[in-house]
Amino acid sequence: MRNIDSFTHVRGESIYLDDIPLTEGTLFAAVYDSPIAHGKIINIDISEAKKSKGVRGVFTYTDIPGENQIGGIIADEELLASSHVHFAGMPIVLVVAATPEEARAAAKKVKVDISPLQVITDPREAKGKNELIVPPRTFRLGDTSSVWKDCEYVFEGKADSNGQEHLYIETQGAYAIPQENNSIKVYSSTQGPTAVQRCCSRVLGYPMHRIEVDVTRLGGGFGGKEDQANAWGALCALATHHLKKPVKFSLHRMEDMRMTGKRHPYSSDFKIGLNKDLKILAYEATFYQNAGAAADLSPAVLERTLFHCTNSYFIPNVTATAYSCRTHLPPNTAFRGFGGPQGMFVIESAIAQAADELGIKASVIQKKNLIATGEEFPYGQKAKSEASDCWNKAVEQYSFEKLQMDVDQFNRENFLYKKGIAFMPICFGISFTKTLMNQARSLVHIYTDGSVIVSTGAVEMGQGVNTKILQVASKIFSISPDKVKVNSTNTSRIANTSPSAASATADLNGKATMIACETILNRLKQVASDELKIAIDAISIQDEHVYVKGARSELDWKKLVMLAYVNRISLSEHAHYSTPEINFDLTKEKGHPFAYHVFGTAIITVTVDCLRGIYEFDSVKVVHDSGSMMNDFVDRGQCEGGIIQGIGWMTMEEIIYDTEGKLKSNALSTYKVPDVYSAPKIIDLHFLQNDKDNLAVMRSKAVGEPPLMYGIGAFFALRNAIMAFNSKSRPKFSAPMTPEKVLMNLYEKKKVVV
Ligand code: LUZ
Ligand code: MOS
Repeated sequence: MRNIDSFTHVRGESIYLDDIPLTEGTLFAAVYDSPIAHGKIINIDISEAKKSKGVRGVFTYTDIPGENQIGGIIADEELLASSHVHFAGMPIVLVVAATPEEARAAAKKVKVDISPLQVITDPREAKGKNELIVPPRTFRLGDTSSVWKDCEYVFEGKADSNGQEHLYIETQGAYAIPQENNSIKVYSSTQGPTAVQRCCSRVLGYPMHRIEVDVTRLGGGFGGKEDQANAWGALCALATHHLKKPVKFSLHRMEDMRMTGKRHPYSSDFKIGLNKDLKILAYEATFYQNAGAAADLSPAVLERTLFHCTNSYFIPNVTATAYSCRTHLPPNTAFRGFGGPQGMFVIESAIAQAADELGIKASVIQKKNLIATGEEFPYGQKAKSEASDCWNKAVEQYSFEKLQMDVDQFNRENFLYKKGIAFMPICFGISFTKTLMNQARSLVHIYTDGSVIVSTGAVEMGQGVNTKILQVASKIFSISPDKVKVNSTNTSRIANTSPSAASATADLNGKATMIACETILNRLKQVASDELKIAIDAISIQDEHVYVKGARSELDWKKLVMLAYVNRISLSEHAHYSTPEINFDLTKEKGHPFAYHVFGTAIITVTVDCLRGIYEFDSVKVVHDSGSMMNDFVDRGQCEGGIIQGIGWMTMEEIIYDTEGKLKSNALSTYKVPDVYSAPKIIDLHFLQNDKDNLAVMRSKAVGEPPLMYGIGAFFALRNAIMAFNSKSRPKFSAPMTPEKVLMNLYEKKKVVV
């Protein structure tokens, strides 16, 4: 089944925040944000801004009736700066005017005196000054310190990965509308409607029931709207509270890039020890996470780095420590993979370095250490399948030996072009690592004409979750998909939602929908049983008909629904699902945090132009563990998008802050994301389907985040191509590997003879 949204998308009929028809009297917001990264506020002068054309209100922290606080995990982030600014782009003054242009013009007239303080942008420097967001965490398995002596080979090194701009096509935004009885309805472009509701309620000092948040769909989130949609919702609600008017704020791209946090850059140290047979006996890693100026989701991201620090390998002795370091950058936040990719990049770097020094291919080490059923991850959970299933299938499916031979031959025959090839196995844990967040609810109504409407906490952000939820309802009721509609996500219909995140949205909300539908279905079967005077066990509902012992009866879906209504039987259900089996003990750093793992292996091939340093990805060939897939189109889309986004992070997307903490790559002219020309020429996807029981919705495993991590292989494929040109070059583990870096590495210690 195609993504149900493709029809309205193609016709331009999908309604994003900026497409919501404006209510009479709507005003528009803009902010004055800090021009410097760290300083003490001496004076805020809003007098000129107030007099500016069209202005209806200018607000500072003193106008906040509730708490001037938006920090979720830790209360360390003000909505509007009061005494200090902590990053360039931090909102200080909110301006509201009759048009967006007038609001922005007035914001420019705000004058704020700030006395500059020292700026830190480097996480290691922050750690040196003990500027930590939370105490460090350490995951341990076995005992690394006692096994180094048993290792034949020990290597140490450093690996750095940079941030990544979310670049959702739809920028951040919100639209608040006053309602009766001092309530406010907020339309928000958020992955977390409840988070926006909670934030508005806190800032305004309203009980939560006076804030209703509604989300139709997002033009992309990628984690950037898991937490960071809150501020815009709260700012609009604050203005609506004061002015009793609808207030909208839809950010310009450059405002969005400047004021919001991104993927966390990490700087990391590693030490890896192997025995003669190339089994990894010990691994130590220290991660310095660049959290930015406030906690935001950084502590949770940090944790997932530790969860995925050994990727898809079994290593019997592991010590991994992670520091969340406070710098003066915009608070970094969730981004597809949520710290997992950063952890995986480091172990892959360690393996690559071992391979370089031993003069072998990294894939030899990778393959020998893939985790098998029953083997333990450093956090105590045991693997329930073999990472080698996908690896071996990839080798066979894509004739790896031949691929490698072709690359070697190409490299022998060409001087100024070289190819590189790399394997990238992945293993990603599915569930929010915070156990309590793994719950969801679904509200299902059948109307008297037999049509069905489903509301859940799932936010459609292009990932196709509504299509999957619709499939669940249509499957359980055995009715045509046209009979089912999925409603917008609304905090009055579904309360206390977890954000649509952690690749778990279809599982959690889909399972709640299954429960709701099954409950109603059982009631309907009872109605049929009473009507037909047949035991309920003999009744089934298929293809919009009641069947009795497998034979189609006269009673069809519509008649059955009407009969239930006439008999005053409820055609509605609100169901709750919480993931079973999961737990985590923070005092021991052990438990069973994930419902299951998603595995996969990618083989990536690149061709480098060794004169210019530019490159093209020839192919990405993947075997992906999908469980028993419920929607091939949707899952393919997620895989292709994730792979390209991962390649972008590893190769071309380069976030640059200067030493004063100012974003230099602040527009699409200076921040390059993959386009159709830089996408791999071939993406081959093979889904390893199986019927093994798992906790995924209809056994169709989560697919949101895992494919991004295939992109990490792009870095190592490039590295291999560089070393094929220049055997003395040892490119640093410093992502992204931009064409500039490729060029420098190609000619590192090389005499050029052409
Ligand atoms: N968000 C979150 C996430 O709050 N917890 C998680 O574990 C997570 N994992 C991936 C992406 N977002
Ligand atoms: Mo996310 S990084 O699943 O919001």
